[in-house]
Order: sequence, then structure tokens, then C-alpha cells
Amino acid sequence: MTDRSFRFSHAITRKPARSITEGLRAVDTGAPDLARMQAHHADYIATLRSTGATVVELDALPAYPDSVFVEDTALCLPAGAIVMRPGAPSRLGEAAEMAPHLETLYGEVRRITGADSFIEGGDILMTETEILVGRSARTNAAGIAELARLTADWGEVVREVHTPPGVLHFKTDCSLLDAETILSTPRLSASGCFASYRVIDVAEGEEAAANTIRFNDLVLMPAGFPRTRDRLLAAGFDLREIGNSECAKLDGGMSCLSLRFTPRG
Ligand code: CIR
Repeated sequence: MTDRSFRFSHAITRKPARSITEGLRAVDTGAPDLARMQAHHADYIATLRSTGATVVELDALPAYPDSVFVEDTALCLPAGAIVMRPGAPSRLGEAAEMAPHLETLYGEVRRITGADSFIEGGDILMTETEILVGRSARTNAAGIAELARLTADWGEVVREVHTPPGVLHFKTDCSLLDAETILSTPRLSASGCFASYRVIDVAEGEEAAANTIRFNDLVLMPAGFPRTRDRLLAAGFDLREIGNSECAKLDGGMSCLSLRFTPRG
């Protein structure tokens, strides 16, 4: 065990742009407030840094309203990074914007290039032993197959699973808490895809609490989900609650806001 899936020396984030008000959303519950989002974002970054990690904050990209959600642009693995091909047409260009930063920080970078291949980082859950990828409205079989081909010589095993219908990304509904433990919504865990893991279900009615991140010794979770918080505290996790009201209006959560990795050598 390397703890590769939750111990990281680095993270990359991107400042939210003013155009965030134009970000994609499944249901319009009102425009996000930029100042409040910036405050939550600052708290998020400070919490990552409190674990001793280096956080690289990239400048805002006003041409891409959703570009604060950097996770969707790449997958960072121990051997190198894979630049994604987002299935949302308005987000396709964000991946190319991320590539040079990964090259500088990381070393080896490969790219999903197939014209029919679509895959977003939010659909990918890396564990100690495998990479689970949920098919979704943003991620298709060709994208998953290309990811498997590109990472095979790094010793990676890719397993295709399903994102629940109507859910944006696979990780909207789950997150890794430690080498053996996954936090999930009951609708996703009921599919059986986590049979070889210990599963903690979020409390009923708190589905939006499922997107957390384990980052070094901490679990960052969105604020406002007391029954799920109590389950995680009872399981012994060291939690930090971060305001997520503005990102939630755009279907975003804790994982979307960073790329987390440890550069090679
Ligand atoms: C989108 O629809 O693409 C953004 N509004 C939200 C992306 C959230 N990203 C993630 O879950 N990894």
C-alpha cells in the first residue's frame, strides 16, 4: 500500500472567474455569488495547505465559466497525468489550458485524443488498487477504453461502472475516505460497484454530502450535512467542513475544486 489515493504533496486549483455566473447547472437555483464563492475557495485552499501540501493557484479563465472545477480536466496518477476530453462542449478547451501546468509540475503527461472519446475527471475514482470510471452524460465507453489503453503500461487497472441516472458525475455520489473505505449515496452503493470496499452511506436526504475529499490526514466535506458528518466522526475521521453553497448551485463539490497529486521523483 502506498496511500497513493489520499496522500499528496501537491494540489492545483484555479480562481473562480466573474463568468462563473454562466456556469453549467442541471437545475437553475439562482446565480452563484462570486464573493461568497471566493471566500469558500480560500477556506478550501487554506485547509489543503494546513496538511503541509503545496497548493498552486492558477489564474481565473473568464472564457471558461466552469474552469474553477479543475478536477474535470485531468487525472493525476503516480506515474503521470492524463489530460481529459470533457464531454461538455463548453469545457473542452479547459483541458488544453491545464496541460502545460501539469507538464511543468509533474513530468509525464499523456492525452485523451480520440474524436469520439469523452471523459471528465469527476467520473473517475482512484483507489489503492484500481481506477473506477462511471459512464455518464459526460463520459463514454470510448473515453474509458482510451484511458485504460493509456495507463496500462503504468500498471493501472481501469474498471467501468455506472454513474446513477440524472447524476452529473460518478464522484458526485461517492468519495474515497481511506484505502478500504468509500462514502457513497445509497443509490450508488446499491449498484454493488463497491463490493470489495467498506462503505459508509450518507444519511438519507444528504446525498450532496457524498462528494468529499480525503487529503492527507483530513476529510474535507461540504458544510450543512450534520447526520453524515456524525457518521464520519463516529468512524474516526478528522473532518473539516467547508462552505459549498455557491459551487452547489453549479453541481460542484469538494473534489471538483482541485487536482491532487505527488510529482514523481
Ligand atoms: C459542470 O457542469 O461541468 C460544472 N458546472 C460542475 C462540475 C463539477 N465537477 C465535478 O464534479 N468534478
